Amino acid sequence: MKEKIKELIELVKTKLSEIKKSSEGQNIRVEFLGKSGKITELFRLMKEVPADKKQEVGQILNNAKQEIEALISTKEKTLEKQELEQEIFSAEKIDITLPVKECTGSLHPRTIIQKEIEDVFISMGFVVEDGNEVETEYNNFTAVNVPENHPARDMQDTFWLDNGEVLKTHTSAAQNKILKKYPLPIRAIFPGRCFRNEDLDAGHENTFFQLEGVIVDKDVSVGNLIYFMKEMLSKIFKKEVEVRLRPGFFPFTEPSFEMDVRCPFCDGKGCSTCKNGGWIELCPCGMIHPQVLRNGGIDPDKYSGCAFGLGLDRMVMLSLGINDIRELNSGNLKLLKQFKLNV
Ligand code: FA5
Repeated sequence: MKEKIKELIELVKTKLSEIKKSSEGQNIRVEFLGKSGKITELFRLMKEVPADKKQEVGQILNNAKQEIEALISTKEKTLEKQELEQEIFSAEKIDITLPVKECTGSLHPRTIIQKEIEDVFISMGFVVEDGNEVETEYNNFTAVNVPENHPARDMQDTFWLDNGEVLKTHTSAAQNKILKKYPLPIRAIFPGRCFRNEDLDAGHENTFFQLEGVIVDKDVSVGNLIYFMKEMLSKIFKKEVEVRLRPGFFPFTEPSFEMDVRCPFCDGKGCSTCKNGGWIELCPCGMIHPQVLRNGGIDPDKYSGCAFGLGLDRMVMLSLGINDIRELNSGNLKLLKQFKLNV
């Protein structure tokens, strides 16, 4: 019996060494341990074994059964592991010689416009700066000459934090740091996210983007402001544009203006974008107030500067023909995916 079992175990080993798939292990299990399997047949011979040997032979057969089962399941597990690895690696195989697949995501329209504007200003010698989103009251208001009792500091407009700081209400909050950071002359733009506790409507969000610019040098004039803005707008709208200034008021600029652009869609003839007025209100701007220069460590008797605060969302809406700013933050992919900048 012992010899016979030894032979059968060797036979199992040989058969297992020949199989290539884990599923083939079951055939060997059936052949040896199944109802009419070779080991099961030996159990049937137990009735012929003398009573005093039954326990010993039974033990031998049980051990053989366990050993064969262990051999089969070990082989099955090894083959299963190989099969899984093969599946993973063949599915994940990367062919680096294949052409790049088209990207399925895209930048947000606001990011695209921002980058385009940044590129134009960089080409004109401007540096691009990053402002904080949380600012001190000093930087957001005091440094840019906003008086203590100005309504903009009010709870209705400003998100105040418990520590007395604010969520930046405008990109002008970065002016002071930039005036102090760079040696003169300065040409810098600083786009950023702003927050105001506003009633929301088609033109107002509580979270929106501005792109601010400052130029400080000897003898900077309104002419410089008009030149740089016209250059930027002409590049963005891909045509020569005309701008005009109307009087405005900001505590940080003197004089202050509102800059309009002649409607680039109808060339001023009147259309739905310009509401038939021929002009589009674009961005507040002005000559930097002497006190703001002083706060930035610059002598206003030697240097002058101009600044503008472009509403970035407004530029995007103009380019896209979107008439509700809330669409930009809506995550409405149907709308955002259509974006093709061909202004
Ligand atoms: C300012 O914020 C000034 N700091 C801009 C400035 C900079 C003037 C430098 C002079 C010199 P104003 O509050 O008008 O200005 O905002 C500027 C632009 O930001 C607006 O023309 C508008 O396009 C955009 N804007 C303002 N508030 C909102 C809002 N709640 N939602 C969306 N866009 C807004």
